[in-house]
Amino acid sequence: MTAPKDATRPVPPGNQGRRRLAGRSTRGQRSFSFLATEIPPTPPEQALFHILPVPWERSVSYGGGTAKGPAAILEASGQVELWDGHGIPAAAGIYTHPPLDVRGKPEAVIARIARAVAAILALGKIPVVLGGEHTVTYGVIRGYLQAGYRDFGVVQLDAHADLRDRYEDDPFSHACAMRRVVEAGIPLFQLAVRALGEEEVAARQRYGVGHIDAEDLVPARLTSLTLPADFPPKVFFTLDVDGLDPILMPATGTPVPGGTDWYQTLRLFDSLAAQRQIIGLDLMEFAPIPGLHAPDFTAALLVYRLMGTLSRRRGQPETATTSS
Ligand SMILES: [Mn+2]
Repeated sequence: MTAPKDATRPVPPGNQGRRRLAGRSTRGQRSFSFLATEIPPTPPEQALFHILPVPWERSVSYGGGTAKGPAAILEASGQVELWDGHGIPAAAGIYTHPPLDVRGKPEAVIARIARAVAAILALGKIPVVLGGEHTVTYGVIRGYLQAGYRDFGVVQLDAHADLRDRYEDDPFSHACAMRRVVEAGIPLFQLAVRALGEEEVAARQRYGVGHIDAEDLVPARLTSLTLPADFPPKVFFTLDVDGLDPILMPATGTPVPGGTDWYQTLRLFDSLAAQRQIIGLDLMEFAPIPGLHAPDFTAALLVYRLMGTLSRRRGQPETATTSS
């Protein structure tokens, strides 16, 4: 005998109210907020960190799935402990924007990303952008320019240089993302690169791109770096998850062995934040693997730990290099 459809099912004990904030439903589509299960919703003007999900995927060259990256990270963030070992980064306030509309021509999507980022900066907040493919970062950087930022550079952790002029005839391929950034006159410094072509070596010289490649970074287990003295005082940090070693982070379209491990990644970021003012960050190219949830949690925790470094840096006197 089957129970009538409208029968009230008993709620298992201990399950009442749990996860109530997770997966707020909009028109049948689940949408998540960062740490939604752990922190109450924070109004945008009270949150230091503004998470912007940009599920844009169009020029994937190998494996796909980055369109599902932001939602998987937000969902996994529900499992992250508020205490990160040093403090509670979430106390600075985290506001999660609805996923950005990524339909339309690349130029239109890039302009939309730029507007969204410029709006966050106009509020005096720190953008934390979740991709999506690495082309998103070009839109993010355009947003800083639109908001009036000039004296800033980009530090990139990535297996790839992304400095091609065109890839498969596409100037907005993720393989060209950093080329578009340096062409806009933004200084660039690269970490953990281990896959690049001759054209990109030439582009590094032409645009004065500094770098510590994986060969020099990973076997020596470097945990600190020194940016060139003339590198700008403000830095945007772009993290392509394939910069990490694929043993730690297999969930990405173009994995390359020989990347950074967990603690090296965190400490390199600490070192960066100690010498420059970090004005925002992004995490790109995360492509969740169905049935394998460890990388989702790794990406979510990584975002939270980077926010932790920034929230602790705020309020501390800036070093000489970041005073202008
Ligand atoms: Mn890459």
